[in-house]
Amino acid sequence: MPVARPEPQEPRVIAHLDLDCFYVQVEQRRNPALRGQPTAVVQYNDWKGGGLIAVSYEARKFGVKRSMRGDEAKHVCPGINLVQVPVSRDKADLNVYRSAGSEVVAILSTKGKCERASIDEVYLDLTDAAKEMLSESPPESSEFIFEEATKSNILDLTSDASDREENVKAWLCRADADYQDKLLACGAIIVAQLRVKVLEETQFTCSAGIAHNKMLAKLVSGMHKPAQQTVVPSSSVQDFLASLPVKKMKQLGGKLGSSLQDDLGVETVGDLLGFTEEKLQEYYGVNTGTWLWKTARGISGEEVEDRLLPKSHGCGKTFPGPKALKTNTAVKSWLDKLCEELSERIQSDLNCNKRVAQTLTLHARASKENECNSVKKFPSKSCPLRYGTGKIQEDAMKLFESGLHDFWGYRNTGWSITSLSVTASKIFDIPSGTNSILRYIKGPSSGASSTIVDPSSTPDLTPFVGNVTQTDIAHVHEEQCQPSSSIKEDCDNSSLAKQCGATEEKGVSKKLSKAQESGSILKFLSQSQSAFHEKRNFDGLICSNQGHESSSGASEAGQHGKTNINTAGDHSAGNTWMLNVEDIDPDVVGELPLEIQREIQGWIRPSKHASTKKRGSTISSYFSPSRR
Ligand code: DCP
Ligand code: CA
Ligand code: CA
Repeated sequence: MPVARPEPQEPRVIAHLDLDCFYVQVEQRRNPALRGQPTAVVQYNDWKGGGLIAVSYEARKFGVKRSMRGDEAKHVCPGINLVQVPVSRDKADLNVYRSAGSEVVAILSTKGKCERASIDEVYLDLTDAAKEMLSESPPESSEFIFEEATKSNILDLTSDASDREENVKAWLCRADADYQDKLLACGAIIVAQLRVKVLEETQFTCSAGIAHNKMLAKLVSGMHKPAQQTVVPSSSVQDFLASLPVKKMKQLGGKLGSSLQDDLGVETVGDLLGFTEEKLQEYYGVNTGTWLWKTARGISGEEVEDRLLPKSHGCGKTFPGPKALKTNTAVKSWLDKLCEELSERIQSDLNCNKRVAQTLTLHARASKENECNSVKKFPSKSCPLRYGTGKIQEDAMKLFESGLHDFWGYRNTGWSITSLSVTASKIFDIPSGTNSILRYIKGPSSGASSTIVDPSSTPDLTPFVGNVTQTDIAHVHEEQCQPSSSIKEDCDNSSLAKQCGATEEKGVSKKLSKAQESGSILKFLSQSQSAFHEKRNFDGLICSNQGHESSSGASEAGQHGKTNINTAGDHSAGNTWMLNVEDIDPDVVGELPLEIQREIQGWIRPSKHASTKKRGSTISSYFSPSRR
């Protein structure tokens, strides 16, 4: 259930950016002949031409939709280009898309606090950058306004007027605007500049929403697509929400939204204004009631998190129709593949970003024999995550068996599994400068597995059962494309990737400079469309900014702790490191060598002796950046 957070006193400028038909753009960059063409990316599958997962705007004009199969898309748009998602281990391999997303994050994060929200979405807090622009070069006293910014959609302004750009320019430069809207105007200019930069450096277009909070920014970022941005002035919030169907809000898409409609007759967010806060609390409890009351007024205190890396890693696959899995052996074979990929990804996250995942969760969808039309709920199951492919595979299978038992009892047949996924979550940062822990949490390939204390335990399923919400699996679908993205896995190749980037960009730099001069994305797209038809071999080039990501990942350590523990006993900023101790799962600690376990246990439940340990001989001395 959503909870209202206290809203900051100071006005903020928040942007939400979402890449347009993302996977298609990635494929178009690999094969420029696809630019401007009706194109869709399909999941590898021999059933009715595979499932579409991304559709270009040219194909959308023909009525092609993501829900279609390849054969259906060809029927409505015979000229469509269908590109297969790369495949590895018999399932979609999304690394190329994750990497491409990371390139964009690296650019966007230069302007303010940046939260990677999904494989192709980012929130930015641009308050400081906007304030700086307002004090140093306010739009009202600038002769030149960045052209792309004048193409913004401003909710207050009519969008079809012939002098629209002039009107937008006048809005951006209003001397009589209130402080909040002046900041928003600066935010709109900054976002326009960032979007042009993203296009120049990655060849990707994106759309954006700019508002005073995350909720409003997200609501409007997809309003004008592709390659456009939308601004929500304070004065237009009420009108905008008045007509917004409740189901369009992310948190109201499910049961809560249905209850609002059925029980209170609320159809639009604006309809909520007819209820007092007390009344809403009476129906939905104190927290959700207050959240609804505030939402109706466009108030949201949710902060942009400082996080360039994903919150979790997920791997999954669906088994539609005749492909459903009906035996333990078939399930095990697939779980092994999924766990192998998951293990690689968390290992890479550990190596590149010094992040440790603590919880392994298994989600599945299942149906029962003779009830083919009803997809029953297979309970999600979690346990402490043990590093090493074999252990993850073993635990995942136990989680499956436990879930199957709840779902189906002890019988061996009569069920079929239509989707499986494994997720590694509750990830915490190991502070930068730490090396020791990496020696202990290694996969079997490192040859270090013998140093891991084998807890010789089967995972204790009980405390974790059912603690994962269904929203976590919202994106699991055929061959799983859970846009809980990850960084480029191969973090050792950053210099190689940069070389790739240089080579790749050379060919388009002339065309891109046009965009820079004009500052307009649409102009660039229409003028230089043909440039992308030049035959260049982009295949196999994965260009990313991994270097940036891995270093920022490491330096991120401790920046977003809730309860922070400073093991070195030094609270001065800069030299201290902090850890979300309450987030550390004690069972995961069981994986570590005994002396380290004892010390970590000391942080979790501080013992009398913990502070008497000699500095330099304990894990905290490794964790301390200065190793003093
Ligand atoms: N994706 C997926 N399966 C889904 C949803 C999305 O595999 N059910 C992948 C493919 C998309 C990418 O994630 O390209 C981003 O998803 P979006 O919902 O942002 O959709 P697009 O970027 O494709 O289109 P839009 O321009 O509407 O944002
Ligand atoms: Ca998108
Ligand atoms: Ca998206």
